[in-house]
Amino acid sequence: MEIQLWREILDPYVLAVDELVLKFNHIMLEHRNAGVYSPIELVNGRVKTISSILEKAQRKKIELDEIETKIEDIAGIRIICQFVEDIDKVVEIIEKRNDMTILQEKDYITKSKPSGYRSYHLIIGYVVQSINGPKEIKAEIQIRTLGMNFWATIEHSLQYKYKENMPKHIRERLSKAAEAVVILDEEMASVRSEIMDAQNSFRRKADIVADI
Ligand code: 0O2
Repeated sequence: MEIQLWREILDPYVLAVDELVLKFNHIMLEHRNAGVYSPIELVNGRVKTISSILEKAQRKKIELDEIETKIEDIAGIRIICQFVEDIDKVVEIIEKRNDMTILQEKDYITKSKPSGYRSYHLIIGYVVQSINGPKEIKAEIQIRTLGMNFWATIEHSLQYKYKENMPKHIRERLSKAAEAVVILDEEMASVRSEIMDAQNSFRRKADIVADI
């Protein structure tokens, strides 16, 4: 396919990623300005490279004219949260919006992938406006904790290094590291709820003092 044609295909995805990153960053800002905790810690996005699209199309036996319907992560957004419970809050925020339609949910947290990968994926429909009029495209939103992201980033670079031939002992260590991240996420959640309880009881005591 000619580069000009690729540009025509990918331009709406570039716009979608820019807009979505801006919108999720704005959600963080609104929370901060309102003085409330933001379930979103960090947002980033990318458009899949042409070589990565072609590699996925080949692997999944997808014809070139089916790329846009069958490859759902040409536009990819990653939302990083501090705590596992924040992930549900982010999904609720997205559900309530009328500029994003959830088409599919993939819960790799309740049931992790065989590699140990954990993350919550949403495939959304999103309309962008171009000089040719409106166009609905698909985008993949990956929502995960800082811990899940740490693991996925390291594992992804090792996958890239070893391709299909990751040594068994490295796979096993990654699998152990994935279990450690589950424990870390649980520990952080319980530390957090203790902090919240302590803050609430402090506030209650302060209210009683103020009433007197
Ligand atoms: P990128 O941009 O390099 O991250 P698949 O058949 O798994 O390739 P599918 O079925 O379309 O893809 O969707 P899936 O599995 O729900 O999500 C695919 C994306 O999730 C991957 O994108 C990764 O970003 C992430 N992912 C899925 N499994 C793993 C895993 O075992 N380890 C890591 N680190 N990430 C994973 P791509 O296509 O790899 O592209």
